[in-house]
Amino acid sequence: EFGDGKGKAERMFGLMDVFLKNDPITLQKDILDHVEFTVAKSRFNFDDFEAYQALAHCVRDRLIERWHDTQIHFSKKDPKRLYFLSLEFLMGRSLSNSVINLGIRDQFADALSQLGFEFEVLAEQEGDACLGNGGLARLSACQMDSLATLDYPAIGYGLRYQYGLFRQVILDGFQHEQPDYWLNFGNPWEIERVHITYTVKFYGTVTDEVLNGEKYKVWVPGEMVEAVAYDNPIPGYGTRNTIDLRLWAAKPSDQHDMEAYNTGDYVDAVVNRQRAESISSLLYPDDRSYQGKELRLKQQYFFVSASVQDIIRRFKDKHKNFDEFPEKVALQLNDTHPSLAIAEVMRVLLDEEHLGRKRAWDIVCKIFSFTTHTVSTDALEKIPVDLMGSLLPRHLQIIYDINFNFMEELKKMIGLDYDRLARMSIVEEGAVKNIRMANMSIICSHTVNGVSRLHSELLKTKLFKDFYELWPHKFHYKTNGVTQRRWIVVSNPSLCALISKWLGTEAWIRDIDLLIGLRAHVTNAKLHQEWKMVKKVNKVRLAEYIETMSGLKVSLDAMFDVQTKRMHEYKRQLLNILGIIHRYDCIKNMNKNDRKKVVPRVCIIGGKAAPGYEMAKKIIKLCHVVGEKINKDNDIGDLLKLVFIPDYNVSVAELVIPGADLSQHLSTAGHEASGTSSMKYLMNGCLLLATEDGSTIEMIEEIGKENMFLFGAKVDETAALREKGPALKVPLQFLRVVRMIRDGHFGLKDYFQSLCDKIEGENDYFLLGADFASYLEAQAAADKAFVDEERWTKMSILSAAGSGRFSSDRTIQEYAEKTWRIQPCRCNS
Ligand code: Z16
Repeated sequence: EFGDGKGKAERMFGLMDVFLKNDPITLQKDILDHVEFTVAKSRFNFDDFEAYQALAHCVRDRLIERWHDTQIHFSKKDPKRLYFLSLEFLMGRSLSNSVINLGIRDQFADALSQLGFEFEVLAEQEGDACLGNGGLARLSACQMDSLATLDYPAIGYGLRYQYGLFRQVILDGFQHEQPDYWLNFGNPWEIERVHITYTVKFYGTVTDEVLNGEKYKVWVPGEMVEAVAYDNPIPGYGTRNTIDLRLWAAKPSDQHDMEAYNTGDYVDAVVNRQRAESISSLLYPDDRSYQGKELRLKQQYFFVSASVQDIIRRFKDKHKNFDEFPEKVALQLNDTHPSLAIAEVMRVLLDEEHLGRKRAWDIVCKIFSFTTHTVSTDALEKIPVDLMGSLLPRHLQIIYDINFNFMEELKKMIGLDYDRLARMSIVEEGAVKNIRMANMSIICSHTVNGVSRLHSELLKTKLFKDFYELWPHKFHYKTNGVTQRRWIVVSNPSLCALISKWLGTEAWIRDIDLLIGLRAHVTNAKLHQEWKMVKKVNKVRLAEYIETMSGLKVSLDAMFDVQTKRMHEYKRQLLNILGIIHRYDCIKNMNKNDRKKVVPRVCIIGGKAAPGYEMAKKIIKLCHVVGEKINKDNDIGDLLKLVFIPDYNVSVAELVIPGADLSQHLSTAGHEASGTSSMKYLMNGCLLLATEDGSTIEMIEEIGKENMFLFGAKVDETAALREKGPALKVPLQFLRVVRMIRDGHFGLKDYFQSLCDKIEGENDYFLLGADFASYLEAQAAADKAFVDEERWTKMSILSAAGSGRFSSDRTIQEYAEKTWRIQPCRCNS
C-alpha cells in the first residue's frame, strides 16, 4: 500500500508537483484533457453533458488524491475504526457537494466560465444516485458527510444496486414505476476495484470435522458468488480527510458451478453464471414491509459477508491475533438489515479462526451497536426459519445457539415466565417459524439507539420493553440530524451567503452551533429585507420548476405550503388533502369581500408510494383529482392551487425545500420515529406545521412553541381517543369533506370508497377525524402569521437560527463519543 521502499517514493514525488493544482488555468487544462482522453470528444466540440463528465472526472482526480492520503494516514495510525453497515445510501448528486467540500467551487466556476460554460448548468446534468428509499437512507448519506468532516476513521459499506429506487411517473394521476438504470451513462464517482473481491457462499450443508482433536463445523456451500468493491470517496468539508463508501457488486465466481461445465452444456452454464449478478441488481422499494423474499436475504448476506471479510482482512494486516479486535473495530448496524453480520462474525471467528465459543461470543458482544428506525412492531424484520436454513444453514445453527444460551441465561434471571421468554426469544414460534432480527440485534449489541428522544421512550416502554427491563443500560438515543453542507450550502447558496455575511464567518458550515448567532439580529430591518429576498429567489426557482413540469403558473405572493415525504397512511398526506378540500369549499362559499381576506396558497405535495401499497397510491390519485378540480376553477384563481411534484428525490428536494414558506409534518403522534425532512426545512427558514411527534418535540425546545404551528393529539392521548371508537366526536367539517369524496365530487366515486372507509368511525386508526379541528386551527394560525410579514420573517429567522441541534455533525459526535468510542484521525498532509 505504501509503495516499495523509500527510493521509489522519492522518485514519485520528484515527478509530480505533490498536489493537483486548482488555479483556473490548470483546471481548464485538466477539464479539456478529460474531454479529450476520458470522454473522448474533440476539445472543440462537446456538449453540456460531456462537459459535465469531464468536469466530474477532474473532481474525481482530486477526490482520489485526498482519498489516498487519508487511507495511508489511517493505515499508519491504525485507530479504532467505525464500520457503518447500511443496505441503503441515498446520495443524490455528487458534483456540487464534492467541489464545495473540497473548497474549490469558485475556482471551478471561474475555469468553466472562461471555457464558456456555467457551473450550475453542468451540475444539472448529473443524475441522482438513489440507492435507498427515504429517511433512513438519506440519514446514512448525511452521516457519511459528517463522519468525513469530523475526521473520524470510518468506512461505509453497502450494496451497489444497478437499479436504484424506481422513478415515479404520473399518468392520468396514477403512479407508475419505471426502472432507474442509473449506471447507463457511467458513474465517475466510483472507483472499481477489480482486485478487491471476496467469495460469498450460499446454500449447501454443514458437516462436522475434527482438527487437532477439536470438533469443528464446516460449511460446504452449494453456490458461490464474487463480491467486487466499488469505492465512493466521501470528502469532508474544511479537511483533507476523504473517507470511503465501499459498495459491493455481485459477479459470477470462477468457482460458481464447475459441475455444469463438466456436463458439457457450455452455453447454458455461462448463461446461468450470469444470474449471480442479480443479487446486486435492484433496491427493494418497500420502505418498511418485509415479505420474506429469498433475493432480499441474499442481498443482506452478500453485502454483510463481503464487508466482514474486508474488515477482518484489514485487521489481520496489522495484528497477529484477535486480542485487540474490540479496541480496533466498531460495527454499526443501520436498522436490522445488516444484522446477519452478527452471525457472520461469530461464524468466521468460530469456524475459520477457531477462537472457541467463549472468546468469539465475548468479541461479538463488544463490537456491535444497533440503531432502530421504527416505532411499529409490524415493521420489524422477520426471516422465515426455512428460508434461513436453506440459504444459510450454518448461520441458522449459530443463531439457534446464541438463542439457546440467551434463553438459559434469561431463565436464571426472570424465572419461568414463559410468555416473556417467548416474546424475547430470537425464534418466533407459530405456523411459520421466524427469526426476529431485532431481538437478535438487541441481544448481541452493546448499545441500542433510537433516533429521537420520544422514539427512545417508546422503545423502552412499548416495542422493546422486555429488553429494556433486562438491560436498561443498553438503551440510548441519538436524535437524527442532517448535514448543513448539502441542505444549506449546496441547495441554498443565497441563504448560505447571507448567513455567512451576518455571522461574519463561514465557520458555521463546520460548527453549526454558531447559527444561534442569527438570533442577535432577529429584529434587524436590513436582515429582514435580505432574508425575504433570499426566500423570493428560491420561490422563483421553485415556481419555474412547477411551471415547466406541470404548465401551472403559481403566484409568488401565495404561501408555498409543502409536504414532501414517502406516502404513508401514518404520515397523513390525506389529512393535508382533506384540509385543502375544506379550504376550497370555504372559499367557494365566500362572498367577494371575504375572499379578499383569504391568504393565497400554493399547496405542494410530493412523495413516492411503495409499488404494492394500495392506499398510498390512492392518496396520490386523490391528490391529482382534487388538484385538477381546484386548479381549473377560474373562480378560485390564485387563492388556492394544489400541485403534485412527481418523482420526489434528493435533487428535487434541494430545489423544493429552500422555496417553501411552510412545511407540514402530520404523522399521528407516536408513529414517526424521528423525521428528518423537518430538519432540512427548518434550516432553510421554513416554518413548521406539525404534530408533537418524533424529533418535533425536540424542535419545540429549540425554536419555541410560539414559532411553530403545532396541533393534534399528543402521544399519550392517542390510545384513549382510539378506544372511544364510534363515540369519538368528529367535527362536522370533516364528515362533510369525506362525504364530498364519497359522493364523487372529484370523480372516481367507487375507487375512493375504500380510502374513505379507512378514516371513518372506528376504522380511523390514524385519528384524522380526531385531529381535524385542531389541524384547521393550526392552518388558520399560519394564515394569520403569514399576513404579518415582519412576524413571519422573524419566525423564519428563528427557525433557522435554532436548527443547530439537528445537524448530523452533532449526531455523529454523540455516536462517536458515547457508542462507538472512536477518536478523530485528521490527515494533514
Ligand atoms: C425509513 O426511512 C425509516 C424507518 C423505517 O423503518 C424504514 C425506513 Cl426505509 C425512517 C423513519 O420513518 C423516520 O422517522 C426517520 O427519521 C428515518 O427513518 C431516519 O431515522
